[in-house]
Amino acid sequence: KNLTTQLAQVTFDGPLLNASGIHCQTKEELADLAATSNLAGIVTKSATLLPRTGNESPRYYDLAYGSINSMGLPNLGYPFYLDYVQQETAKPTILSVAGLSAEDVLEVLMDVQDSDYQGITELNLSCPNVPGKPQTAYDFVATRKLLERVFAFFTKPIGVKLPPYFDLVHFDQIAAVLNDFPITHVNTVNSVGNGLVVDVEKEQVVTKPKGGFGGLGGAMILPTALANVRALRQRLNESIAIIGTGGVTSGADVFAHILCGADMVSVGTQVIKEGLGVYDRLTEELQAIMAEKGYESLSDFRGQLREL
Ligand code: RRO
Repeated sequence: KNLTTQLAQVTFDGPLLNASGIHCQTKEELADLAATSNLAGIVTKSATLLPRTGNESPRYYDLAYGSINSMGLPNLGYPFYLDYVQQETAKPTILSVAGLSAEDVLEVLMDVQDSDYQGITELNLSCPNVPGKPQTAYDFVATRKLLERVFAFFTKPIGVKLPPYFDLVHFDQIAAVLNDFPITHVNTVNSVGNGLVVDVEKEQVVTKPKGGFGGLGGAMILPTALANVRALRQRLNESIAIIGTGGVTSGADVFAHILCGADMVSVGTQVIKEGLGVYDRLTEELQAIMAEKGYESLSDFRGQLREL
């Protein structure tokens, strides 16, 4: 079967990516990703202007039905990741960038623009875990203003990472903003922000930052992720590709994301639970489903979800 897929004129050998933040913060972790079979591309940890240690631990907690995290954007600072993506040759890269302010984001993106990096950049508009900093993409006016400032100078391929939306009007509103800009892709969804997990025996929360509030990921968010992929595919310009992220634990989940319209699919929580071998398993399972259904390529079923 042919699993190749395209994003921003870049050809990937398969549909699978790591979710940003998952095993992609350090040089060693990135080297592991470069050596991981059936991982078609490498997404870096969202990088900020200055290095950050992130929030206090415990800041990640594994659950039977997913995970909760409040990492707080720990990263080595953008020069490290910008240097890394210019060195990496094993597979295509997506350089994830975040900021604590619009000014920070613009400063980082100006350096990306001026660098020799010709690959894809992704602007994270949806980190839920920095105390006092709202998720930008929940503010449609602020998102439009920021993108206007970005595209005043940025000419390289760039997409955006979105938070989950839960109202059909919000899908209309974010799509109306994004359709006015030459973005390459949207990556949907970031974690479901500010959930709260309660340990009943201890009568306490499970993560330390923000009183236990944190971003939810894993199996419990699959329907939300699929809804966001589907709703955005129905609203965005054809030129905007979609990376589906959220809730993938099986090849069937990868298939479902693509059926909803995803061009690529990324895996987060399940990598933490299972290790980097997950990409081989998901690929085998996806191949088996495609064989059973008689599909030869991802485009045979991409976006073809049927309604009743
Ligand atoms: O580092 C984090 O706390 C984090 C980020 Br930047 C993000 O975009 N999504 C998430 O779940 N955690």
